[in-house]
Amino acid sequence: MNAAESKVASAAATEARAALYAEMSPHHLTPLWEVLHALVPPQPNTPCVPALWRYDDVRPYLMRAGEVITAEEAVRRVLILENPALRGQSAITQSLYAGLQLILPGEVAPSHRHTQSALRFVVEGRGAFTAVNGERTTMQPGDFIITPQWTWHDHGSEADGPVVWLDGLDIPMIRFFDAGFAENGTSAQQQITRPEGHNFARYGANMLPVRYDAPHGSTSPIFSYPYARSREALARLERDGPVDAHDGFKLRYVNPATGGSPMPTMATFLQLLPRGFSGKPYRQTDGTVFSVVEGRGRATIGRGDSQWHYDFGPRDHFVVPSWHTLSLSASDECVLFSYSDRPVQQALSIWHEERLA
Ligand code: 1HN
Repeated sequence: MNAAESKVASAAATEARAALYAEMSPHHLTPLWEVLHALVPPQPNTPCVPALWRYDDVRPYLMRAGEVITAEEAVRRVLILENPALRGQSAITQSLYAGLQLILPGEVAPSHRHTQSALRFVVEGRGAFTAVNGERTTMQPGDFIITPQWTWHDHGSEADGPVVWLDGLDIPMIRFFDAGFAENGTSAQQQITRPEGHNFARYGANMLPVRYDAPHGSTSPIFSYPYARSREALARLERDGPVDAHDGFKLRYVNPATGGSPMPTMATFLQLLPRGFSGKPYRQTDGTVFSVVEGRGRATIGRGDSQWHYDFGPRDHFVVPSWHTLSLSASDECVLFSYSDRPVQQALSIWHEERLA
């Protein structure tokens, strides 16, 4: 074939293909070869974008929410942190949800349970409590608290001011699997059957009951990881060194019975960046949500030719999507909490990271 002939042939092929696609479409058939490249991209190609929520911007809206609706009416009075590229999906990444929940003195967020797992990370105030499975835990800033899937949980407050926490849930992941169930309690507050601290004595002293029976399956039996303890560990590590060039000093929270993540769907971390730290870049396939606890610093996020610079301070939140490079630097000593879907990716053997120079 000469050039002119092959042009005619390819025009004929294009036409024949278009006719084929049009005729089979009503039968819900689609040619793979037109979409293959997008289905298996050479590297992760998330639709999510990086985003920063400054607490100074968010807090006034949260407090106004406190004026227009009660916790009881709302069931959960939460402002969802939505990824700007996923508006309307109640998602901060493709697999994870994040929100800031407000409870005011004397309020009750009524008891319910669901197959979604939840984490709470206390951002502002103290003296609210959450009840899980018949036991209360009082919230202090920086405490990491979990609600295992399918456990009754309600929140209340005997504080003298507002209490705000970050909710992290696996909502989009459970929605993806179409595996969600939920149920409301018969009373607003569950019955308390154990004194506060009981859970910590049983599971929180690097010991377990001799006949440990995994009350929540693969979820940690500990439901509150107090900030004071985790912070002290980081302070000690900082004194002793060595510092990791990418992470500073970074610890992951564990289920003490397995060494795995506290929840089957979400990993959680606490890290300290020493004053003046200038971290090397890295990227990971688990999109990660950060909550700043202490200090001021900068997150530099990159993907291809695009770069984002977020100067962050206490109570700010930001999201780093999958396979975006992140480098963290600290003008003061900083403490950051973070969570991601890493345990799920690791269970599927698809989790990847690259630590760059
Ligand atoms: C939920 O149960 C809580 O218990 C918070 O505090 C946020 C978002 C979606 C679905 C359930 C809570 C939630 C949620």
